[in-house]
Amino acid sequence: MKKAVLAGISLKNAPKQFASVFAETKALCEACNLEVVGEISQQSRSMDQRTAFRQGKIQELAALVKATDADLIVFHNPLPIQVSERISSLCGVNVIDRTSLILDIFASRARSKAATLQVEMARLQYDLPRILHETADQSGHERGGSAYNRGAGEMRSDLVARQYGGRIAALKKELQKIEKQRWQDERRRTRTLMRRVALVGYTNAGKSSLMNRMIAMSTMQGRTVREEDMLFATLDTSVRMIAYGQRKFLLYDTVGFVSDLPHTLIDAFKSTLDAARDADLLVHVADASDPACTDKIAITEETLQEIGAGNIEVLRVYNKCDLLEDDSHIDGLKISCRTGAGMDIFMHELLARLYPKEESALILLPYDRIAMIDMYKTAVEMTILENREEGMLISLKGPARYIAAFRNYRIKEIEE
Ligand SMILES: Nc1nc2c(ncn2[C@@H]2O[C@H](COP(=O)(O)OP(=O)(O)OP(=O)(O)O)[C@@H](O)[C@H]2O)c(=O)[nH]1
Ligand SMILES: [Mg+2]
Repeated sequence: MKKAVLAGISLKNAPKQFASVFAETKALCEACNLEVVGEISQQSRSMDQRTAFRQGKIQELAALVKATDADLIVFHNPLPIQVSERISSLCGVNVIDRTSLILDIFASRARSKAATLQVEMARLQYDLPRILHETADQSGHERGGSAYNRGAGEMRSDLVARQYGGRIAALKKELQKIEKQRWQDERRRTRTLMRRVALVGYTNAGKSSLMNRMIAMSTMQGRTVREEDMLFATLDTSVRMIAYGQRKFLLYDTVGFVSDLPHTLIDAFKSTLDAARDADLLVHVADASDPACTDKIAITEETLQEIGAGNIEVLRVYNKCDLLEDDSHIDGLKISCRTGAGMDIFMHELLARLYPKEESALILLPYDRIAMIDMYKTAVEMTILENREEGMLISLKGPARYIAAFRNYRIKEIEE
């Protein structure tokens, strides 16, 4: 296991907040198989332009690296390339930042082809400016003022940029192909007008555990998903059909959020997050036992805005309530995926949100419109009452917007 010294600067956060995000970076190190052998942080209004830490502190960092025999420094804050290089040469070990750490975790977790390609793309996008900087630097050393060499250096930078650009373009193309296939599968599903629910929330909150609970409650069999006590256990969207009572809906498990989720990753995981963006209802899973629960809720809400899912209705649930001695301070739905407590109430609330404003109608559907039955059967409850000469007499119950599709065939409205 590699040994790392964790370094960070508290710039604007309150001390308590910083302690919590700094601890999270430590958890990310562990998720990345790094042993944190030393920690060093500083409160400062701004970052030193040359070495991030100020004079005395940077020497303290170098001494700590030496004393702990660390293999690398993980910097909590994002660093400009020149700064991380300077720290690296002052301390004699490699320096990586939090973004790079998250990229490494994603790379080690990616299983499906799409996730692997998306992670590779995010990595290339992150690395490109760094590689270009290095190439420019090298050619600067070789340059020696000769116009010929300068040209060669620029050409090398161009070449690197083109190679990376080429690979990124190839990845994009391949991903688009996968995306298209996924979209076709999706279309086959949505032809049935099935409602969609996406589980969202901070990483490790219990989204996959909740999915498994709901699969267990469903009258339809479905494979369980992986749940584990580690950050970013889920990288691919899984989807399962859930049947509960008379209702069926599609349930999506999504990748967890984290504070300062690198933008390249948000971009790369757009398709994973599409499930959230296209949902009729989001279930926001929060970990009630986490002291930083409120902050993490805020980060999840911000991220949802950022990915364009800010307008979708959200049902928030507080999970892991079994770990709390007293949960009376929580104002909201309380559940435990471990014990199953609160699950019935949660499911009831979910269905109430998913099928608001039910309407009933009695229709006489002409025989040449019979295809509509197939189209709407999962979204609308239908009872065929009679076969008449002009068509079928059917009683409908379901969401107003679907009932509206039958308006031409209504014969009498039933008051609810
Ligand atoms: N005590 C307790 N532990 C829980 C509960 N729900 C989930 N866990 C545990 O919390 C850890 C994370 O659960 P996951 O379901 O994998 O969390 P996730 O939100 O899917 O996490 P990522 O996929 O990494 O974003 C696992 O070790 C679960 O066993 C709960 O109600 N109580
Ligand atoms: Mg998960």
